[in-house]
Amino acid sequence: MKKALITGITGQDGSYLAELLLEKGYEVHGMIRRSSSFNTGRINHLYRDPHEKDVRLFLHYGDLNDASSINRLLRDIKPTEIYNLGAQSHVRVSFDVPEYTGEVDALGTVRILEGIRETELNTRFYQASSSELYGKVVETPQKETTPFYPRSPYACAKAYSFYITMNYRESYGMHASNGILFNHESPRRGETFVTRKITRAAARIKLGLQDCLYLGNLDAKRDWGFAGDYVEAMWRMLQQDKADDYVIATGETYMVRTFAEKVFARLGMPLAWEGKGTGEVGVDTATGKIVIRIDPKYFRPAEVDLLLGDPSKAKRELGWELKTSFEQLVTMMTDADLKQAEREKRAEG
Ligand code: NDP
Ligand code: GDR
Repeated sequence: MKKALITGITGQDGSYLAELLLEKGYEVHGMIRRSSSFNTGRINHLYRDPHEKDVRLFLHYGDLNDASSINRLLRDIKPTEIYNLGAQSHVRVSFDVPEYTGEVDALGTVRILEGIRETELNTRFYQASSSELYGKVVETPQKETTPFYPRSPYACAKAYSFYITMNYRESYGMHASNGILFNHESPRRGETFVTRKITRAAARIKLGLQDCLYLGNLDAKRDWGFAGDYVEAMWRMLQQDKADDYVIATGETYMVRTFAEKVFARLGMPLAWEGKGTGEVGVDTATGKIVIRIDPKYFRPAEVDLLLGDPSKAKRELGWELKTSFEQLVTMMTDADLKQAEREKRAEG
């Protein structure tokens, strides 16, 4: 039986990947962090008491900042595949905690690679690289050969991880691959990333649980796909004879304001934009109420203006297919958050 170790299993991608690997018959091990509150909400539906029969999901305490915990997990589990998804993954927050972001998102990766090398395991390794590596626009669409120009402490840390993964592949012949994934979202997306922030707030505004949504740069463009489709690509990379690096993207890009327009329209609140700069507002034309305002605290010291990926190599070599369209993603996320808001409203009494 194949054994996978997933760092970041409690995150958005970790939860979808764990589902996929369990379906494929894997024994799945996840590294989780000690937290003062529950942090396993996204994988509770997969978890069973390890004392029961035929359990294939196991959770272990560990941390990417703690090499001893990584080495212990490698020795005890001897995984056939490792998916390194663990990270301080918020770009804006990385400007507030740059050193910590470097520890986890950069050095965490070499801790795992070095652990694999030292334990002489024949483990295949997946690194969660990011379209943030492209940063400032050099060319579009961005593909595997496009030069990197990182624009945040997060992206700089991810650049180190990209290259150290490549370096261990070239230096030691490891099966180590980078997935350069463009933004991918879902109803399980963290609530402070812009898509989920919008779907959650719009649903709450619709039900009168909130008055207004505060956003930053409305003009940034992103290539947004569905996380459930993207974890399939991660798995496919590790099934190849040869390790390599692949862009995973939809090949379409939309502005943040367009995402907001589609969400509010779906909820029966068609938006019109008025004003300029930090004074710009989004008005619900059905009621005339202001439902979106700008708060400059969400601006970034350096912004990534445009991401648009070319996934041709992944389609050709991995046989990877995008299954969910942008419209379907918007609908899925909006409807899930409307249900969530309805539950909140009922709970309020
Ligand atoms: P999330 O923020 O949802 O999940 C991050 C995961 O990392 C969580 O399980 C978190 O644990 C864990 N983690 C954070 N710090 C540590 C640490 N010090 N030690 C161990 N685990 C840690 O991210 P996503 O699921 O969206 O993304 C998965 C990966 O892919 C990340 O590396 C991200 O940077 C990268 N990526 C994401 C893209 C996207 O659009 N989603 C695009 C490209 C790359 P906890 O739950 O306890 O906080
Ligand atoms: P990103 O995602 O930075 O691309 O990183 P995020 O959703 O945070 O931002 C996307 C764009 O929206 C603009 N924006 C806002 N963003 C947030 N979070 N909150 C706001 O209020 C807001 N208003 C406007 C941002 O300025 C930005 O341009 C995500 C993460 O998942 C990374 O881990 C991953 O590597 C990349 O995607 C690919």
